Amino acid sequence: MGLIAFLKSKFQKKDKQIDPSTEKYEQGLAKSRKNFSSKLNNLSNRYKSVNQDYFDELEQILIESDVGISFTLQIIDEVLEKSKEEGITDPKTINELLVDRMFLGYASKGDVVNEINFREEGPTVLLVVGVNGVGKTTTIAKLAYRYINQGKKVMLVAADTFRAGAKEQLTIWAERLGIDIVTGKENADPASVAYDGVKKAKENNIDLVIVDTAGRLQTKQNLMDELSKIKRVMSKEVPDAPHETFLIIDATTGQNGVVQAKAFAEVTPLTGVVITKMDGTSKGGIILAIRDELSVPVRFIGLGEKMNDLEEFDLDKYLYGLCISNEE
Ligand SMILES: Nc1nc2c(ncn2[C@@H]2O[C@H](COP(=O)(O)OP(=O)(O)O)[C@@H](O)[C@H]2O)c(=O)[nH]1
Ligand SMILES: [Mg+2]
Repeated sequence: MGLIAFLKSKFQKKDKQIDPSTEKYEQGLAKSRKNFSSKLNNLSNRYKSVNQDYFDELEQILIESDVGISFTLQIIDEVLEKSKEEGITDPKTINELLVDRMFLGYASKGDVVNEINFREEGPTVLLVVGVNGVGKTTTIAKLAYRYINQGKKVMLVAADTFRAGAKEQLTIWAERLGIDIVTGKENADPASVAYDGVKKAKENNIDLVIVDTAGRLQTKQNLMDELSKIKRVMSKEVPDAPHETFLIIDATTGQNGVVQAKAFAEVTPLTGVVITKMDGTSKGGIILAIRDELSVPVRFIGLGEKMNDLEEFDLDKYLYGLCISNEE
């Protein structure tokens, strides 16, 4: 069974009952699906059998959906080769091969556990980085909400002391969530706030500390110095902190997001990426581009502005939402 048939049998139940998470993916990826899957269908309806023009158009569709040039060229090559090898000329079958290759392109980079891996003893520290406006603070609130619901004791740390209002914004979320927050004065040293935060977390038997940082990327050296200082002081209180470093990327920024991701990866080791605003873009292919360029797994995706609009990344649900419309 090909991947498309498999995904359909997995998610399209006879009684039309789909689970809420799959439904979120479907809704959140509606714009991307319209851009990608509709174009793909339209293309295969216009050709009786594939030729060079077909592959050129296919390439264009992939690039427009933001999977990145190098990933596009790679999978087009693979599909072309396989189609020659097996003498496949039917456009629909070619499209199926393409989706197979998209899956493999992501999956072949290794197994992924998305959920945060909690330490046996003491707090687990999650550092959140990314440029301004990408959705860092919102994502922190969503992650806190997720783990509170899983019975964890969560605390927030506002180490973004740079941007006016950043502390207040996070404090509002902490109040809404009914959890503790550690803040510092405006323009205080972010590292000292981070230090106070993990210290307090240790004293209060917190399971998860989420540290919000300022998203300054004016010079790499600057950011590198700031982040390494934050890490150094935190690990004095909690061994090996931070245990996770998530980079937040705004899907609507397209290839610019990929450039940001590369820049951050050079500055600090990342354990995961969270792609936000998937609901607001038609270029959902960015997930494949990020994975292709960085090998860092996409752990969660943001599909809206509400607290529960965060889903664990699931490759099957993603490809289903991106490639296969429910009306088909
Ligand atoms: N539609 C949508 N909006 C989001 C999502 N995540 C964040 N936002 C919005 O993006 C804006 C910036 O978010 P914020 O958390 O303040 O970004 P920060 O500067 O990186 O901390 C806010 O208006 C959020 O509501 C998402 O997944 N979907
Ligand atoms: Mg913020």
